[in-house]
Amino acid sequence: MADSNTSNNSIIVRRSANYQPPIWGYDYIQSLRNKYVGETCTGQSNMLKEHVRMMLSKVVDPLEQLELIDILQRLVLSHHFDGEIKRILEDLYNNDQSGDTWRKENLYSTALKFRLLRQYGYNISQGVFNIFKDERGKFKACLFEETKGILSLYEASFLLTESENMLEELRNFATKHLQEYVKHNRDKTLFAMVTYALELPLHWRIIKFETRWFIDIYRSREDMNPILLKLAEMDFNMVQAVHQEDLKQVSRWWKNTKLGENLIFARDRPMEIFFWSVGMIDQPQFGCCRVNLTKLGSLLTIVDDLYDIYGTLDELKLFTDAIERWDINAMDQLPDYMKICFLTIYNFVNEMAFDPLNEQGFHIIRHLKKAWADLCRSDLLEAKWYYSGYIPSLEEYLENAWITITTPVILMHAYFMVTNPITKEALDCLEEYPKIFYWSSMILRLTDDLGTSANELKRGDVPKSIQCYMNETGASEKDAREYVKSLISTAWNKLNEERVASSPFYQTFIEIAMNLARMGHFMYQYGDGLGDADRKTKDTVLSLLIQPIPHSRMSSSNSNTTANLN
Ligand code: 0FV
Ligand code: MN
Ligand code: MN
Ligand code: MN
Ligand code: MN
Repeated sequence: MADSNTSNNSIIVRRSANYQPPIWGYDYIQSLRNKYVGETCTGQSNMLKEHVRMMLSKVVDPLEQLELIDILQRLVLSHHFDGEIKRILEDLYNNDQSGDTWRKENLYSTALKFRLLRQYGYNISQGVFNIFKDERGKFKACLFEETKGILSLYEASFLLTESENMLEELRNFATKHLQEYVKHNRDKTLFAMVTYALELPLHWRIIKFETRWFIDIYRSREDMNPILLKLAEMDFNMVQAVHQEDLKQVSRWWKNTKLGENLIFARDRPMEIFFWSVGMIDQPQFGCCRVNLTKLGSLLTIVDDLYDIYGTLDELKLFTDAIERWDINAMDQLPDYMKICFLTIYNFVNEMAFDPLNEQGFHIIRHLKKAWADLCRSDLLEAKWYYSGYIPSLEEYLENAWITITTPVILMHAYFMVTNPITKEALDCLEEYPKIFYWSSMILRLTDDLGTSANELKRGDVPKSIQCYMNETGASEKDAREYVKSLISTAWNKLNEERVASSPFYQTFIEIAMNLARMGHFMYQYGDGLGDADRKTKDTVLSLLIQPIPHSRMSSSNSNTTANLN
């Protein structure tokens, strides 16, 4: 459906994306109440944490140590025990350097150790898997017996970097084996784990979104530890309470801007964008960052719809010029509906720049406005392509499209949201977008294209990566999609390399860049999870942000628990 209005006595026909109205209303969000706050909760959870700390200090068997760390990660509890976990891994790493413990292990433990050590930044060679090959370089037949080991190998292999052929080979081997396994469904829990892993590997997932799934699996496991389960449930609910307060705050901001009501062409998605910000950074202490990321994401979706859907080419040129000049006087030249977009962006960015200048003496507007100007210029180029019917080669498209997916703007702002103190080295590095920006962005772009381009083309937009590739090579859509998936895989190898490369960035920030890429897999796996706000997004929003986990009664294993506690 197109919307038309008059300007300078001529009719302007505008496109529309026909985005659905928001599912989550303002009043509903403000009405959320949560009982998982206050001293009783905190006290109980602190007590449980002490028990886990004790568990971590008592466990001595290396495999048990690794399994405990793995479970803590999947229950999203590991950040409470960072110190303890690092000490354990450090010891394991050092022992391995002196002896040859790797040789004595089975595939399961070797792969688990490899994955956890790499996750924590240790430099472990892919060569540790050599012992599983025979003299002719083939994987030993006995490996096929052990699905748990193969699954562990599969997950580990996604931490590969660019040049690690053997890991790539192991990944193919493991994938094939697991695909076979699910055809002969045997053990219920293992079947669920394998199916889930084949859908997306752990390393490409946002663990926070998977907590409830894992808690459900964990609850029914024979080796379930009631203390871990109880703590995971409590922690989940307490963090949810914090997220709800952040959400209410940003929803008030969104309502006050009236942008949702006034800009009828744009997506009105405060809940989904907040959810996105939780995906980028979930720890409770980063509430302010989540609120700011949601504001930023809302502005970015408006700008995207402005360029892709609603603005005329002449208006878009004026808007781009205003952003490039970063001049409040440039607002005069804009149509009214753009004035409010410009002013909201201008105020948001300037406000973000206040604390760094005031508290640390760093003038960061230069960096932020450059990212916005790059985005608008690239969006304008796409709009020009659209109006002229030009189809770029895939390479030419991607050279521009890694900017229009907005990751560089998001990461540029996110750096300042989570970094204190800011360093001169990091600022220098941000002058040219660092490679970690590029690869994270590329994954988001390509996953977005896989999920959104069908609808985009229907309503009128530039050809995206799939269509550019088809046009360039004559490939079928199916083959083009496979090709794009292979580019995503390669981009992950590069991102893995950047994750551990020496850089002036703190871990928290690097993790945001990784999560943004993971978010692409989550949001666009089954279509447009943001614009259409489909079933999967809705269900995950409900389970993550709205519904607490009902108490697991500890009573079924009560005597057992009490024994463990003492
Ligand atoms: C993706 O939408 C999207 F929402 C963008 C680029 C705005 C950024 C918002 C967040 C990261 C929360 P769409 O598929 O329309 O994007 P493209 O770039 O394909 O037009
Ligand atoms: Mn766009
Ligand atoms: Mn768009
Ligand atoms: Mn476009
Ligand atoms: Mn898209």
